[in-house]
Amino acid sequence: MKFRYSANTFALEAGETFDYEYLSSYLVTFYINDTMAQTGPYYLRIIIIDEAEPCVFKYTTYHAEAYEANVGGGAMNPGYGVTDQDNPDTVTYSLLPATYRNLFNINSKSGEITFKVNYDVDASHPSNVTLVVKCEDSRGKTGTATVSLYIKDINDNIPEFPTGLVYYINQYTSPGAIIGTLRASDIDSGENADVEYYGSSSTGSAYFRINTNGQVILTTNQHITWPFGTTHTFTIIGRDQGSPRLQSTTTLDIVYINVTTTTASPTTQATDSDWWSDPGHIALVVFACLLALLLLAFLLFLLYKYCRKPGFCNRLRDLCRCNNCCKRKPPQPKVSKKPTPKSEPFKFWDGSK
Ligand SMILES: [Ca+2]
Ligand SMILES: [Ca+2]
Ligand SMILES: [Ca+2]
Ligand SMILES: [Ca+2]
Repeated sequence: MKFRYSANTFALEAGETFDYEYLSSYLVTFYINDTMAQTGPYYLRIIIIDEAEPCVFKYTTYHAEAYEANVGGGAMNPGYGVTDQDNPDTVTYSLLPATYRNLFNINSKSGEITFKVNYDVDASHPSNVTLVVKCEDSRGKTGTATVSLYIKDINDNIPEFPTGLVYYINQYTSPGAIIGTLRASDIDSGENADVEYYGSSSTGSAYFRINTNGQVILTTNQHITWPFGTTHTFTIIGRDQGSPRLQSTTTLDIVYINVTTTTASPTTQATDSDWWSDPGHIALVVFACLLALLLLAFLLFLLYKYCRKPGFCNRLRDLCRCNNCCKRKPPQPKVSKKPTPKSEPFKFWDGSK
């Protein structure tokens, strides 16, 4: 039962509610009784007054994406799914104050969000924006939801080269040497700014190669008989990976110059630090040390085995004795020979005596 009646009180039953949208009026029939008779029926019509209910977003947060575009572009409709118990009721949409709110418009009827400016994520505008959308019904009741926008990059910028590209080689430049690396700037992002390079020259293509990563390589220096100052001009193309791919063109001069000093370039000199910085060299030294240690251990092992053999001490004594034999004998006193006295000449006759 929706109602209850007792002690001259007519009331809504506990737990029951009136809902204009469900049923806007009730007709109650009742009778009056005493101990003798009953009168009636009497009728009570109850009119339910409509109360305004707010518009309600289906979700509290929505996500939408669009590519950067000019004013009026970037249409994003998250599909709000707004409901309103007032039936019928009308709903309009608007944007509440928020950071970057001034960059966007919203269609008051559909809720579609578009760009209020020439939206450019390359130069000045953010890719991620959060807006707050308000719905409002015909009687001023409102609801709100958050909308996260992601503005995607489009490939709308060509790669740009610096001006005056000149590289130099000389008579000592080795084949395979990287003589320069091309770099073009592209203010797009991702693959829209991923630039590959191509190049050709009617005179230089036989000697130089342009890699797609921008490296300029001398492929051979054989049969080069150019006079110093010879210049090979390449036509260089920088092409991004966007869709469609955008490109720009420039020229690169490669000049053959004379280097008067014959000193090898630092890149070809092997310094001590270079030698020790080579892991192969370090491994070689470690291996040699280990080999020497093993050899020393083996010799000590042989000596130990030899000493353990019976008779070693006797052989050692013999060896010592032998050493005594080999000692230098003490110097013998020299026997000095007396000079043999000369015999006096025999005088047959001496008149002085
Ligand atoms: Ca309403
Ligand atoms: Ca209502
Ligand atoms: Ca762009
Ligand atoms: Ca680009």
